[in-house]
Amino acid sequence: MNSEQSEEPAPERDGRPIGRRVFLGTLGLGALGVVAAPALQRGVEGFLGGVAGKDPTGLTGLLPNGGGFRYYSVAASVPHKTAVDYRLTLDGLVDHPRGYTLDELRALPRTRLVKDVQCVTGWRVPGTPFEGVRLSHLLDAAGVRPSAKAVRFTCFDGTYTESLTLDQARRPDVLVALRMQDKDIGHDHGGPVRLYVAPMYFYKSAKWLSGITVTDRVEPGYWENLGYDVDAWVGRSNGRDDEPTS
Ligand SMILES: Nc1nc2c(c(=O)[nH]1)N[C@H]1C(S)=C(S)[C@@H](COP(=O)(O)O)O[C@H]1N2
Ligand SMILES: [Mo]
Repeated sequence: MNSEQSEEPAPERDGRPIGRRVFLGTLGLGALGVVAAPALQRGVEGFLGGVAGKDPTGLTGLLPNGGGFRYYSVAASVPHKTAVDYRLTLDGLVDHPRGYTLDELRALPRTRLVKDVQCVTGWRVPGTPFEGVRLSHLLDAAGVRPSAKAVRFTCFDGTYTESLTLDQARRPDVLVALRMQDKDIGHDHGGPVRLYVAPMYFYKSAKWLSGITVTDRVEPGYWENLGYDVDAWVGRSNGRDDEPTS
């Protein structure tokens, strides 16, 4: 799957009409759902997840229990992590780098937000609750150094990456999410811990989050290296005009 994905020609970052950029990028993401479906059928939510993943029309999103979500993974298989073996590390330009267990994260103050989710390929899921620890809380606890400008996210799928500027990362609607749809986040949705960036397209919300590194510059993430916008505000990026989500 990864090799098929990387054969997709990477759109030029500069000097191209946005229409072409988004078209190519959307093809990449659309094809991805199809390729990822067989692996995901093994998951707990596998049946509808698999069907939805094969449906480029989005109509299965209207089925009950499908919830409107497609399951995406750029990795062929992702290890399952539980409270026993899950770790989140926070390091980089901070005074107090540390690791968190799932129980340690669960003990921190929680924020619950209910907003629409919008994927850059077009599907939208209304009013989805996410609950977790504000990223700003973890950053403050770590003591971000003055030279810091950005945050880089890594995932235990071994492949996906994301990034935010420090200002974006400190927004109150950016969470290290532990719950989604008022349930602990299941494996297929990126559990036990995923990022949730409410005001941006859903590709910013990295699943299977395992690392937060404070850096001195934004390093474009997985899809951003394939032409998607780094500043992925819903409705004012990627050539789209969706209603904002936050
Ligand atoms: N680790 C990881 N995170 C990821 C992705 C991915 O492939 N791998 N896909 C992104 C995209 S494009 C979307 S739309 C959402 C999909 O989340 P879902 O699978 O819970 O619907 O996850 C985002 N985060
Ligand atoms: Mo997406």
